[in-house]
Amino acid sequence: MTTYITTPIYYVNAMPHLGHAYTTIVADTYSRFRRLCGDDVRFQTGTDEHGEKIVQAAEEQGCSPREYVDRISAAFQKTWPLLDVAPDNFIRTTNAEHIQVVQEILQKVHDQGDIYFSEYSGHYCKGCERFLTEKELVDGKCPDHLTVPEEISEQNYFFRMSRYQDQLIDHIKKNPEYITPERYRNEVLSFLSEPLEDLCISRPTTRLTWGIPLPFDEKFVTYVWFDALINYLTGIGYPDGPDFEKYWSVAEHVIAKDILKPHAIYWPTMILAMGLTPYKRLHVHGYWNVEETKMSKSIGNVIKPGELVQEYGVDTVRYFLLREMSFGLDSSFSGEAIVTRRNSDLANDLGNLFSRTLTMIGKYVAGRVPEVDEKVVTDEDRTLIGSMEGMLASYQRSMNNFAFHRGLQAVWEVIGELNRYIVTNAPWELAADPAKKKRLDTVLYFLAESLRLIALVLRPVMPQAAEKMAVALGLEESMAGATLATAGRWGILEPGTGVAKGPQLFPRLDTGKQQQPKKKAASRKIEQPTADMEGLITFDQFGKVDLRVAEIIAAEKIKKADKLVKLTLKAPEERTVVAGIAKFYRPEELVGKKVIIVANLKPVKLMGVTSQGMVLAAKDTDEQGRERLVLSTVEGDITPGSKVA
Ligand code: ME8
Repeated sequence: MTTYITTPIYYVNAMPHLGHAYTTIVADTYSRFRRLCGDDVRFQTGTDEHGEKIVQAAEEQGCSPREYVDRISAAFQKTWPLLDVAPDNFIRTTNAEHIQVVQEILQKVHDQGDIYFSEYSGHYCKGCERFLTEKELVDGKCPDHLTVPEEISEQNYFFRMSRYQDQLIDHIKKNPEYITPERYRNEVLSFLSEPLEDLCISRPTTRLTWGIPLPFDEKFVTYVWFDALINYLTGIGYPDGPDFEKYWSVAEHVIAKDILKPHAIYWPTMILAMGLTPYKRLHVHGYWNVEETKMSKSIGNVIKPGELVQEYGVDTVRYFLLREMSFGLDSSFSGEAIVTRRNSDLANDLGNLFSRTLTMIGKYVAGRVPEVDEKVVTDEDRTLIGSMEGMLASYQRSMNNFAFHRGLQAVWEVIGELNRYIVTNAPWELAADPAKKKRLDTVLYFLAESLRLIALVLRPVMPQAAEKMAVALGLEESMAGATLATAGRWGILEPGTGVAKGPQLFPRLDTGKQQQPKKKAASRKIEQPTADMEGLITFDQFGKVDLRVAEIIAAEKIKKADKLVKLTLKAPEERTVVAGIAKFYRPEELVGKKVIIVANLKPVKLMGVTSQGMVLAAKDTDEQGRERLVLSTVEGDITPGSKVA
């Protein structure tokens, strides 16, 4: 099969940040996953370099647009290798080939009567670089930029988008997977239930010269979206390159919800006007916030991908982003959240399983993969094979549907099962009794073979850790060309394969402010898995967390933060706590509830409110992938302020 996956081409008016990193890691992971399925894959990203925003940013930096776009585009190109993102093509809209093709397309669409000249007056938002409709304004302002749009009246060229409206509705209805997750498909269909206005696709050169000149009227340049969307075609050699033939019909685009309309409405109607087949799928994800607050330059909370990698390592960053965000929903980034995932999922669950298994193989069976003796295979072993096969199936289904969090959840379920398998089979006890040698060999084979499969499925997500695992399992060469078809089944690991001493995949990170990898403490004895497993805390450590019952005496939503509620609590003194629960509870439902809080957290300021503690709650997702949250409350007659232990 063939796969063509793209990211948006990013505006060069800002340096790469967490949001760009997420989309691009998603596309990279998908491209690696499809390669693992044996596909011929093309993965494209790039930069969007024309338009008013860019001119403005260049002016602010005191340089020419040309110098400016070269500099920022280079910054994007340098960022991707840091994240182990390996596109096959990086496209820039200032490339001569791109410009030429955009002009050819404009001419064709113009000649067939789909572009016309007309007078237009309306509300022009500079931030959006487009005219906003009356309906889109909130209190007379652009809802995204919170600025009053300029009233502009001018002559321009228009693309007859309305002509293709019915065809587009029909296509979306007939192809349920055209736009996913479903909520975005519904949003688009609802938008299309009203008549579409034609799209203004030019800007007069009196206002803007940094754009692609219209081939049929040099007094105008092309509207940046009509130029930018075409990158998905020029990047594969449209109209007559061999890659265009090969990849266009399977094109899949990944974007965030902010640019749904250009991708789900402008772009498919442009494609229809060009006489091409629509792209295959559009995958729309939510927004990353930072500690429940919108990421923005003015707040100063923009997360830089390079710094993240330096602090946590590339595999941890990729894993965290893919595991933490339910694709389609918004998510919140914080240093604590990434350290928690690193320490619990990566260091404890996967890292321990891996190093314990390899250490045991080294110690008990001379560092060679042992042989299974069918006579000692138990029901538990057979269940384990079933779980591994179940994981492989659910992983593939989820990855194909862009439910990366679910795919990883399936992998971590078997990791948990394998850790329990070690405890129930206690290889250290089997090793102590020569009569149990065959059982010991069988248990160690099951562990090693399971780890081989885990390394295989983690390749798209954490290329470096997966490689380290494969090398340590003696699989280096056979893994290179492995696909899920050739290697994604039980029983491939050859007995006798030499296994390395277990490398430490993910050293634990300090939970303090400095998230530097911590030196490994005294070496652990694997024979006592329950007493000294990393990740366990002592009573003393637990005692430092001051958990208390608190009664909610007032609750109000925090303006401009759609997730946050300001709670006034009695515990027993009065205190304020900001909680990210606005989507799950109405303020009036909260009053009177007795919740559990962490009372001795350092105060933090969130959206201007000082929060003195944290309310405990449980979170998951339902079958449709919608987030759910339930507060931990206490029942019965208990005084606010009582200690929870
Ligand atoms: O819109 N969370 O470029 P852009 C998640 N040039 N993803 C985010 C994000 C966040 N907080 N912020 C940005 C443009 N993104 C156009 C695209 S395509 C033909 C032209 C990601 O630099 C996400 O992928 O504003 C979003 O759609 C994209 O960056 C917007 O990038």
